[in-house]
Amino acid sequence: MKKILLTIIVSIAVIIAVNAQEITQLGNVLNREKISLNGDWNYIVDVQEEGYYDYRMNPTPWGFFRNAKPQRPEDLVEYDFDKAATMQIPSDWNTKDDRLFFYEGTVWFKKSFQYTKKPGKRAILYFGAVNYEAIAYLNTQILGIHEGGFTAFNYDVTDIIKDGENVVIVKVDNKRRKENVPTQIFDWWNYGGITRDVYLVETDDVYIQNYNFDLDKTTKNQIYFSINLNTKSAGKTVEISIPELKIRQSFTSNRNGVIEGMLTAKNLTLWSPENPKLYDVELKLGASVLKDQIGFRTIETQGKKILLNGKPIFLRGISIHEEKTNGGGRANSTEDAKKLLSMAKELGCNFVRLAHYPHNEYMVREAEKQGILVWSEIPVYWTIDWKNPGTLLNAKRQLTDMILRDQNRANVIIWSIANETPHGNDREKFLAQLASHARSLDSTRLISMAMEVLSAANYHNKLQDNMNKYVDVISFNQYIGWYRDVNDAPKMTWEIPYDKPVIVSEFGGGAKYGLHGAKNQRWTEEFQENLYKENVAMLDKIDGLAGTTPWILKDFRSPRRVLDGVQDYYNRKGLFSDNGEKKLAFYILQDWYKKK
Ligand code: GCB
Repeated sequence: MKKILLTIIVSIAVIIAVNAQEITQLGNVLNREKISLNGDWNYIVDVQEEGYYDYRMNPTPWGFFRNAKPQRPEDLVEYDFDKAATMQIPSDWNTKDDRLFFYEGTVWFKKSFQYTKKPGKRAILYFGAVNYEAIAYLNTQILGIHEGGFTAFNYDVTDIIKDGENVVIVKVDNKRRKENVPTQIFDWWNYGGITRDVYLVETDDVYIQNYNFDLDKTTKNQIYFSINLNTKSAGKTVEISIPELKIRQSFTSNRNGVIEGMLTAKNLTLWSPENPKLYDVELKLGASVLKDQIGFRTIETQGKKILLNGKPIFLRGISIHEEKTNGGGRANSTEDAKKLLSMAKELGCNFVRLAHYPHNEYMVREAEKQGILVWSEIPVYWTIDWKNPGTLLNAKRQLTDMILRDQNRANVIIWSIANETPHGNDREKFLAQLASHARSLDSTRLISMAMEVLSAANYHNKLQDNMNKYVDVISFNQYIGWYRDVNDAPKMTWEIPYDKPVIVSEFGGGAKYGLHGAKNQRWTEEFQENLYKENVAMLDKIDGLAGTTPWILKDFRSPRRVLDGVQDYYNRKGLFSDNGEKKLAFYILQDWYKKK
């Protein structure tokens, strides 16, 4: 009875405590004062969630979050983090432990660290991303439950962190579920784990939570900004300086802890792919200075054109998954980004579609430095559980977090809200809400989604999607020559009956690197080469074509791709093999892009 009572009390405490310290995602974490908690973490694979549920499937107060140790010789504790193996974090467990290659389930991670509390400072525990569900604890206290494998989340742990040893424990669960975003099926590897950086960020008591700077589209020299403090503190002064533009001005927060205003820049060099100019920007609040590098540009549409800095641009793009080469698993570093982006640059790209979920911040920042424009996307992919309000909330949150992290990146020009979703009222209601949510958070960028055309009547493809009115750019995926209409590309005509720019967000076909044969022989490089030849010729006839992001830069792992000897759990539509070798189709696209 005593134990039952205790269970109830602890469960209630657990429920009350959940999310108590969760705060809105901090902007610009990479440039904040922080301690890295990357490195070795102990981990325990917990197939039946023994560390979370008791044998009646109720959450147990004696779970692994307690990091228990036997106190007396007779004590029974059936786990020991300190004896468990370690894994380098950030990483995915699938490529770090052979036993976990196909594993989808729960793994517990634990990290101990020393800390000295600093008077007047706040401590914020930040996770760049954990796939898919994370339940985080500090010193046995639950911090919250986070869903979604590709967005950041953080907790103010000032009142929980202590002097001396601290213990972070995270229960990570990557089981696929119908109601999740993405849902149960998707064509990429479900890499599990703490896949991005973990930091302990130190801030003043009142600090800059996030901010954004936007260049006025008409004047192109007025910069509107807004800065959010973490509290509703009025009368706080933030000094903004952009030394190269000779800007140094102070502004005061209103009673919502928000500072809004406008700066006038003389002789501003606009950010562009040809000249990806970034300015050092400093935001000073009290003794703390938050630095960033920000580029200024405008992006808009005019009829069927996309205008960057007021001039039409053709987006020579490529789709990319967040995966290292050579079977290396999830990418998450500047080096990884450099490698993938150098392959895209060799193709002649000025644009990348970071599919199908928000990629890590290094990727976006490196692309920005290199002058590569970005399409950023949330994993609202295929058969989402459209009627489920929790699913909508989850998708909205992922959208919010994607935008909050990258709202100051000049290279990000498109927020994509979905990929290849089946038409119907529920889907449209759901996506309309996402589109208006994205617009309410960021009215300066373009909104799009990857639509589909699945068949042609008399070789005539007409795009029809009720979502057309919600997006700025009409994008669609088409697989003529691969999933449909092999050899028919030359006969195909296209009609996109909307006065908006068009991006073909996917096309392509598979080839195994080094497999040669006739051009009608599936899986050969020649087949893929011919498919690209016919597709680019066909695309040239699309009215209003403003860009393409063929599928895909390199072969990537997918559990759906089981054909032995050819796929071997890789989607082979890459223009490069997984090892970075170029297939013949690479040269077709490269040539086409030279002419664009
Ligand atoms: C698609 C999906 C993409 C797949 C690709 C394929 O339409 O958007 O995620 O990987 O097709 O290879 O079938």
